[in-house]
Amino acid sequence: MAAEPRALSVDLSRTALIVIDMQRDFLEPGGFGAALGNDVSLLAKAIKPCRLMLEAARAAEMFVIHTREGHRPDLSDAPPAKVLRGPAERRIGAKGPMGRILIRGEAGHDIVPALAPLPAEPVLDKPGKGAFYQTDLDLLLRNRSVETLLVCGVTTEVCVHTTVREANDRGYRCLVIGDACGSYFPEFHEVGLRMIAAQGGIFGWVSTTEKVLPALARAAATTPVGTILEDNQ
Ligand code: C5J
Repeated sequence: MAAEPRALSVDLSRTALIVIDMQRDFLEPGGFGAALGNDVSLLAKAIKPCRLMLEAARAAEMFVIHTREGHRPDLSDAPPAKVLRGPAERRIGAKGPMGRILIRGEAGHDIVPALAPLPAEPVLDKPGKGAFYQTDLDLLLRNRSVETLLVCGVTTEVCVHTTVREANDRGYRCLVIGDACGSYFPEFHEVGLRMIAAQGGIFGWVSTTEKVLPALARAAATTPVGTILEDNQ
């Protein structure tokens, strides 16, 4: 697959798509992110590319995982250092426009309808920014011999970056799909992607739906899952 800093060979039978935190509170007008004054359209523009990645991954019979950032209603899994930040009315657990902020089961905590998980696709509820922290993600991936992650979601510089760093340290290869990620801060998005691919790919690789989707479509149409796609094919 064409990528920065260089093309990557991918065995789709050992690849998973992970869609990070595409939650209503971060993405929808009327959600918590919007209530904070953020321009949610900067995140919402990642929905269509994520949807295309999901459709392509499902057609290629890849393993698909979704994550949501959030906490138990009693906040027993939320470190005080994470909760006690900013004004009280904007903290985790406070009442937001779509229910309590970052609390599991609240409307705003759920994934946007366009990216709704299928029943067989694991949804990992994570209490941290990284998808490996206090979840069974590593176990799910190792049990399927996954070696490469295609990474989409929000926000580029926070939960996507943290997850990619965690994955890299655990020996996974991460191919981040840039246009299927987003940030409220365009400069953080751009620099976040550049940081991943810098220094020969210090945390991973970066590509786009335009470059990756044709390879997935070819695989779905012509190649039994498990065949290696050569660089730049
Ligand atoms: C995510 C955040 N998902 N920015 N969360 O990036 O707090």
